[in-house]
Amino acid sequence: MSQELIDAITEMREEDALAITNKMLEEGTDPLEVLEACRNAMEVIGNRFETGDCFIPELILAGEMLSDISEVIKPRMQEEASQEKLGKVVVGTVEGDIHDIAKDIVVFMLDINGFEVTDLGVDVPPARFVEAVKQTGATVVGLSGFLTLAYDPMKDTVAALRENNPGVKIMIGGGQIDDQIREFTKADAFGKDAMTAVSLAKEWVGAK
Ligand code: B12
Repeated sequence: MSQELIDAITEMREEDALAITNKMLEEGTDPLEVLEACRNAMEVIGNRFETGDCFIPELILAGEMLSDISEVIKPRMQEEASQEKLGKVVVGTVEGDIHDIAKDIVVFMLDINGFEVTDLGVDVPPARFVEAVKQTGATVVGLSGFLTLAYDPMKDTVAALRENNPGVKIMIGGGQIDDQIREFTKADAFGKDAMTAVSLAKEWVGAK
């Protein structure tokens, strides 16, 4: 079934993709498994884009399909939501980058796992993160970025936070981000997916 969903997304069959998602959920598939299939499909599309086998309109359509699927999945996950508030987190996609689907999934997973999340949206300059941490009293910040061009703004944001909000813990994630990028940006940790964002935040607020 996961492969059917991957095929529907990569073949740009928008309606089929939604129908298969609904069917998978009705049959009791773990919503995280559906998300994993989406991630695989996005990888295929991203690679095609890189090799010139698909173009911006396909990237946009793939993004829209993923947003629609996320909307279907969210209520299913909400059912398992935690009521207790564990801490405050500020999340945003860094300056120069407008990829927000993955960031939205991170925000959603933190929210349903008990965090009060301030979502700053996309293309967020460092000063905006600094201000939001001051305003909310958040102790954890999550920076998302998909472009290679996002690494410098990420580094600048970490530096601005270190200078103005000492003690705040910073995690980064998105696309190709790995430990080398974490080292470059001087963030405290990187996370490969939304569940890692949740476990890092829990660890940092002492909830694990
Ligand atoms: C969809 C898409 C778009 C959509 C975005 C729609 C949206 N609203 O987000 C649109 C069409 C707008 C787009 C635009 C562009 N894109 Co684009 N895009 C993609 C694509 C295909 C999928 C991204 C995605 O949403 N994946 C699905 C998510 C759910 O998967 P995931 O990464 O596993 O998600 C998890 C992690 O990322 C993690 N995570 C994310 N954030 C955080 C934060 C923290 C703190 C933590 C812990 C974890 C975490 O948790 C997520 C959930 O589990 C990727 C290819 C790819 N494989 O990533 C290219 C890709 C990222 N895009 C690319 C490019 C080049 C562009 C453009 C520059 C194209 C252009 N010429 O205009 C523009 C950039 C505009 C800008 N200024 O940002 C390149 C980047 C190359 C590079 N190295 O810089 C990629 C890699 C494609 C490629 N292979 O060439 N894109």
